[in-house]
Amino acid sequence: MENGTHLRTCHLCEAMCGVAIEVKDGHIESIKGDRDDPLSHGHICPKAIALQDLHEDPDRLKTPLKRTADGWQDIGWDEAFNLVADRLHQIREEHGKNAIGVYQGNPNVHNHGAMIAGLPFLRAVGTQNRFSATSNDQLPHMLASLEMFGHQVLFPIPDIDRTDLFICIGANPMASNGSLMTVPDIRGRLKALKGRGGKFIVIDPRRTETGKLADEFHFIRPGSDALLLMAMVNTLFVEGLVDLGHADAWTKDVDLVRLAALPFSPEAVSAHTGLSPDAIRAIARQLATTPKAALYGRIGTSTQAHGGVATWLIYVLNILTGKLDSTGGMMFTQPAIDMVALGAMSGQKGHFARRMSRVKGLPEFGGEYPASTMADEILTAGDGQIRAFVTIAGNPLLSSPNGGRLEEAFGQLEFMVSVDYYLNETTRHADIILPPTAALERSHYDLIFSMFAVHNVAKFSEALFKPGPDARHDWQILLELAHRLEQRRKGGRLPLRAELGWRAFKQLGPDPLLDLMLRSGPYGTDVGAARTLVQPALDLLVDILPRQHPLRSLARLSPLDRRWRDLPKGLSLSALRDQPSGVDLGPLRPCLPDRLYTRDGKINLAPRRYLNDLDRLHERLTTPVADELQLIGRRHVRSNNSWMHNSQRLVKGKDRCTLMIHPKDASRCGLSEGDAAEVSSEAGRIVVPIEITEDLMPGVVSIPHGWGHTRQGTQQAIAEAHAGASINDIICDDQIDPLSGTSVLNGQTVTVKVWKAERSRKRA
Ligand SMILES: Nc1nc2c(c(=O)[nH]1)N[C@H]1C(S)=C(S)[C@@H](COP(=O)(O)OP(=O)(O)OC[C@H]3O[C@@H](n4cnc5c(=O)[nH]c(N)nc54)[C@H](O)[C@@H]3O)O[C@H]1N2
Ligand SMILES: Nc1nc2c(c(=O)[nH]1)N[C@H]1C(S)=C(S)[C@@H](COP(=O)(O)OP(=O)(O)OC[C@H]3O[C@@H](n4cnc5c(=O)[nH]c(N)nc54)[C@H](O)[C@@H]3O)O[C@H]1N2
Ligand code: SF4
Ligand SMILES: [Mo]
Repeated sequence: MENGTHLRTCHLCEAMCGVAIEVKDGHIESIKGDRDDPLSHGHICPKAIALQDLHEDPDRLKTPLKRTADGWQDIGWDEAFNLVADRLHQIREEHGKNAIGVYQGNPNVHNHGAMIAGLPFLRAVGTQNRFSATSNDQLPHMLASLEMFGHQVLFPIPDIDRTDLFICIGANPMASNGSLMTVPDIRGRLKALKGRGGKFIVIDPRRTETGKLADEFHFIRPGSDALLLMAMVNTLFVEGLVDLGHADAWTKDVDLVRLAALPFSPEAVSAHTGLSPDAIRAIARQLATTPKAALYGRIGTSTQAHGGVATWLIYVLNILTGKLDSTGGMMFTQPAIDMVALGAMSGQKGHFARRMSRVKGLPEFGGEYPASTMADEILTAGDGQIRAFVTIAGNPLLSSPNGGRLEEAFGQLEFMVSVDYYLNETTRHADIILPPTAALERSHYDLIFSMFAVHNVAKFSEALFKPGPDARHDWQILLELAHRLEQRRKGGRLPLRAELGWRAFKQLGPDPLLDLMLRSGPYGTDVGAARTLVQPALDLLVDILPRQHPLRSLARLSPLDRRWRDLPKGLSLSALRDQPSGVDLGPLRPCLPDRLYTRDGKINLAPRRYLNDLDRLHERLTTPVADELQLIGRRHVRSNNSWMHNSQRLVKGKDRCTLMIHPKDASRCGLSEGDAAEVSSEAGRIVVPIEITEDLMPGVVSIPHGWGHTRQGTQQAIAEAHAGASINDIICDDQIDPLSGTSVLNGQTVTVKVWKAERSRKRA
């Protein structure tokens, strides 16, 4: 590739940092922060250098692999595509569409090509047995947004640069760099908050890296957040602190929330949460009386037994105290490509519980069933049993509950295909692996995380390296498979118009469509020119795109829309190409009630589903606090879910996959420094070194997820040398939040004892 400095967005986590990559003679010389990036201002984290390690990783797959009796064999793309299409089609013919399961992993949302091509692929497969990382992650946020604001991805984001009080519950942005809050350089922003006299409170079962920076830190018992939040709501009403501000005019059912909160006084919840009644009242009062304040929660409040209700209550509290849609509070973004508006126009605001999963009767969300029930659907015989499986950029064997059972399930599939560039714990079960291009070989636009950024920005990055002639992007793989599956469904030939549509789509790729989305979006420019190029292709695409594909709505969007009248104009792909560091679109702006998508145009403060789930919360209150150890997860800034442990520079240093345990619990379990612990549950048992620390609340232990590179037949040399153990081998898959279908990844009980090497060797 050309020598020089290439400006780009780092796609590894949600923070969207601008990076400047220095290239000489086709080799990366350095990766630094881009000071001119309007969002990150030069910040990067230690993972940025891994962009190089990933690119140069000798273990990264580059050609399709086929499983044979003699091991993996390289095959050509055409052969691979035909094999996959033939097998999937055959299984579909024999057993029906639902015999194919699909799991889409997290990296898809960092990849605009995969996002755009994902829907036609899913439609071509046609299965209802879809799963993704969503139900191990942000599902409760999506459900709350859907039920309250009428759109599943209309998330309120902390206006962190202007707030005077930031309350962070169940998130550790110092390690994660923020989530549903795209916020590069959280440390700098928190420092600035303190600098302007603001305050910052953290509530977590572990005194985290974020907790250590806070002005005020409170331990909370895992899974009890909904109780704490209810008691805060209760306090607001009892003390006359409810004031919705301008949201009053379009919020309904405030009185229902007041009634619902009655039984949950601070005194009633204190023992169960671990916070004193005074502390609970003080937090509620501060939130109410600080004009610019934001209450924010994430993984710790969503992936737990009451994740649905807790996430709802976080939004409720922001609304009751007038913080929603107000400067320095929780605000909505206005991204350059407005997936919210596009989705709404194509009737894709989201849906929930339209149908239930076959085996356990769990609700779908947005067409996906809970990941926790994947193994059930593969292992349980009967009509609709999954017999073939597709994973796309996912490693559910490590990332979803009960890895052992998933292993058994994947092992008995008739056929499996993985779109992935690593031979890892999940993909080693595949019959065919289809490896896409590396990230630096493709262009980048953050379709998803631009929607969650604390400041409106837009940025497009060109591919840095040219892919080899025999490489395929994710979007090419997905479209090719979709096309061939459609051909087989129609007996080999498609009508000419559809055939032309597929060809057009495959030839165009995602970037001209980005251009059209930018031009017709809120900051767009004259759409005409882009349309003359793309419109004929788009017309053809209408035949092949799913009825609800957002691209179908493009023709109806216009930058001149009433809601967007006051926004600056002029964006297009070429305008973004001219500003490779990105374009600043300004701070978050109040936008209610225009941005609400509920039928009556009101915020639904007390959706019935949540009220119905309160009996369960009340039950928790009347059950004595358990004495068993509760397990929670954690993240580290040098790791990223399960797939970045093959970078020596990231994994070096002391072991990070440890059991953190409080000294009192350690001695209760007979553990001392230097021991390894055997941690077990009904799902299984793992062995991990221990780290005794007062940072944990007594009664709580913590293990990070994404480790456990111990399974035979993977090909990630560095990760295997730093294997760790998988927490999800001891997370039970029958524990879900029944309201939302989200996995309970935090707060399950476990047994901990000293691991005796000798004893286990004998057993083995
Ligand atoms: N116990 C516990 N479990 C958890 C969590 C937790 O907090 N605790 N967190 C959950 C959360 S929030 C998430 S998002 C999930 C993540 O879970 P997943 O999305 O299932 O898994 P990842 O570890 O992100 O694995 C990503 C896979 O994609 C591949 N990959 C990376 N980049 C690309 C690409 O560009 N194209 C393709 N085709 N493949 C690519 C990698 O090789 C890897 O196989 O884990 C969840 N699991
Ligand atoms: N370095 C790094 N960055 C990442 C990732 C990564 O793996 N590594 N993953 C990315 C992804 S996919 C996501 S979704 C985001 C997640 O972003 P965050 O939500 O910030 O992720 P965590 O660091 O897991 O923070 C969750 C916090 O919840 C706490 N917690 C656990 N149980 C409870 C509970 O019951 N109540 C309360 N109040 N707190 C609890 C944990 O102790 C932890 O501090 O991070 C993203 N960024
Ligand atoms: S915080 Fe790190 S991993 Fe995340 S975008 Fe920035 S540099 Fe990349
Ligand atoms: Mo996630």
